[in-house]
Amino acid sequence: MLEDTSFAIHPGKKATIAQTPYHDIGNVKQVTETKEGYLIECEHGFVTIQLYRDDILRITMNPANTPSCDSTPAVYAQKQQVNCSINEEEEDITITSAALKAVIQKRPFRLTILDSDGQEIVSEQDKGMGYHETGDVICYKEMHQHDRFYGFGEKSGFLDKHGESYTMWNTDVYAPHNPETDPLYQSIPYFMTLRNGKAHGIFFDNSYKSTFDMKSESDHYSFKAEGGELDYYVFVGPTPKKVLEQYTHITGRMTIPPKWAIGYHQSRYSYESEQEVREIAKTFVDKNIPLEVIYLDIHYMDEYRVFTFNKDQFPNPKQMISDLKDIGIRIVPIVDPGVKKDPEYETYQEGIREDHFCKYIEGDVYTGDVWPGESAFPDFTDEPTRTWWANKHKYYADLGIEGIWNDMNEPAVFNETKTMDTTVMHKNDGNPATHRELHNLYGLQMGKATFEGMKQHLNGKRSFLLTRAGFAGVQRYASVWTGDNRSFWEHLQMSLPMCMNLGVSGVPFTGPDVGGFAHDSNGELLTRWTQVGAFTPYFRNHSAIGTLYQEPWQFGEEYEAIIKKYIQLRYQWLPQLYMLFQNAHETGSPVMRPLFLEYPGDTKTYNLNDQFMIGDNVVIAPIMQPEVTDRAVYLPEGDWVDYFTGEQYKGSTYHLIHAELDTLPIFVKQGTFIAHSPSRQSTMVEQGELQVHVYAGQEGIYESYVYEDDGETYQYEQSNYLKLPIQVECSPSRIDVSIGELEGSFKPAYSSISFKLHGLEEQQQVYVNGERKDLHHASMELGLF
Ligand code: MIG
Repeated sequence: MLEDTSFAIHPGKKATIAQTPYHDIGNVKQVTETKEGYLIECEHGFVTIQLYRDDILRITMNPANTPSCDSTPAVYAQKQQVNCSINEEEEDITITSAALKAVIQKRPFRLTILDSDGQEIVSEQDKGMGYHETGDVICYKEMHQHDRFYGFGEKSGFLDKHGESYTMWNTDVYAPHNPETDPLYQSIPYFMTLRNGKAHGIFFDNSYKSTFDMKSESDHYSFKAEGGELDYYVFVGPTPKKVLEQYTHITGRMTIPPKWAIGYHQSRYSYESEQEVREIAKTFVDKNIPLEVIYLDIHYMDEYRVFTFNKDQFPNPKQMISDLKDIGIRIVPIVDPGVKKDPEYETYQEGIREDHFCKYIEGDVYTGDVWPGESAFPDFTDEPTRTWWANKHKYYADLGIEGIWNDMNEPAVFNETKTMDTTVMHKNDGNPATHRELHNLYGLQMGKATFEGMKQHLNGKRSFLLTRAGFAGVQRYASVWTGDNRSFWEHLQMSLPMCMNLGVSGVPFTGPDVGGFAHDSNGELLTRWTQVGAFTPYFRNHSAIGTLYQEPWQFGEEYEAIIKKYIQLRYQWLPQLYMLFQNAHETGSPVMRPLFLEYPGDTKTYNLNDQFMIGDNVVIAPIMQPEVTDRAVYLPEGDWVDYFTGEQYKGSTYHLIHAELDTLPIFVKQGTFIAHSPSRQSTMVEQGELQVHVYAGQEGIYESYVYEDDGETYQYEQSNYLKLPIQVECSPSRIDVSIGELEGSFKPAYSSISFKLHGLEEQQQVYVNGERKDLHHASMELGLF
């Protein structure tokens, strides 16, 4: 407690920072070519170098032995066969592929990587790879003054992380998140560097507690971990999107979510009874506010026992779930990892009998205090336990549930360290290791078990998983919400760079608790936050026990009307957002993007924290302060148009934009298009006509596509989807819309697409597939089949 007072900075407490000396791996002694790559023996360590793909280099260093090159479960891709050559000279060794050149100076070992243009992307000089006596492994790289750093997963603070230092150790933080709150729930030991408009990335595949330091020295940054091998991948870029493609090639991409998962979700800790849930649902329907999901937080369970319902409060969950589905609403229950220690509880009995719980090396089951009281924790690092847990989800699937919410899976434990004892020994698929080593993987592995279990029980239907904790690769299984924020304007502001950096870290499906979790929300805050939420990939209003209720209607009619308008707007934009999710699945590019991702040459975008892009052609510039109705908006290169008013704006400059409470500033780039459909109560109501809105411009070519599939099964993997490429070419005299060849076999309910042209100039003529159309201010139907 004293640590929370001024006592923490008592003058007598000045720390003597005992610098444990850095040991360098030293000079190269010998190089051998192995099946896997090149093994380089140094005076104080061993290094394996692999060309994982021609644009991805993997470096693994072990101070004591030949590197095992074992990967964490974050790694999804196998090493490819790459054409490369090695050339050894007196001073250095050069390894060359089509996309990169790695030059290893021999005395001492120093690595420089050059891209295919011969430009240096990573380099080492006075320090390189080494270790500390404590067992740490560390790598230093040269840092340039203007280097920008992005990614690092879920971090508070601004977009650009130059001058910061971050630790990876999954942690439950309820105390108000502020710019120095670190670590949080997720660990993604990965970042991207932007230097002179070009990007490259590094993924440090090590699950121990790790630290990335871009602050302690002005000309070096470093990454280190408490143990294990120094195993990292370098992605050569050269664009930020290409780096993401390379990183997600290694750690995997999200599957396309069920459409309902990207609609509007309503939550509360907790809706405590069936009656309350039914009332909430009915209110949404009566008020015509679209709604897809109601969450059940911990109160639905029988004394917080997972895989149970409280019979008094929820007498007939199956009936309730099916009645709600009839009105377009799904139920997503929370599932925590802690299993109540109770010899009369089936899940606990099974876990003990079948040996699924985490144990100390001596054989005692580890227990810790969480909601149910003393609880045991499944050992998700081990396949039989993951399978057991996966099978247990039949309970939920049989009730008609299609989505699960994983919380407390850092794992969070109510004790001083906030988590499990680091000496607990996990089985780890036959390779036992301590919790100290595997802590950061617990949430990921729980997610894997849950996602795969639900997938199996849903017989071909897509499931949805929301998780709080995770590691690199979490995008393969889950969407991530950013944990316990508060109903503070500052937390609305902070959520933008946090979600943008998660997107840059390979996790496209993210969002904060809209309205704020802890503290009391209010009408204005909820309104502004819902406007942003309508465009964040994950869109859920959630609030904590003891705070004011914050459903859309709680603060009066004026706010309710605007909130409703923006939830409906979300549904109008669903075809566009869905296409972007499919794009994330295909390329790794996030749905919600920092502007530098699209404009890496524009320094004005490098630390732009209060705006974001949806895809490559829409800028969202929300108001995030009370009683403010004007703000500066930066529009990058090109010409832009205000989505609501049609007013045109020049790019590469700032504009002062006026936005009353009912207005979210949205700008669409001229010469591009977006896809819409009419709003609807839920995605269970059939989608109406698909509208393509083309924004006329004066110059340039834009290519994108419309994407559709059934929105709920995996049949898209068997070509049962529809992809319609569309190109828009603009000049002062004409707009050419070219519809490419339809790909895939999916037949949507509609048979035509309507095209609407915006901002056409008097002298511009419209051509569709080369044919002149009379389209002034009008729309056109395009037959599909
Ligand atoms: O802190 O299940 O972040 O969303 O409502 C308590 C109760 C545990 C933390 C989650 C929050 C959830 C709450 N949980």
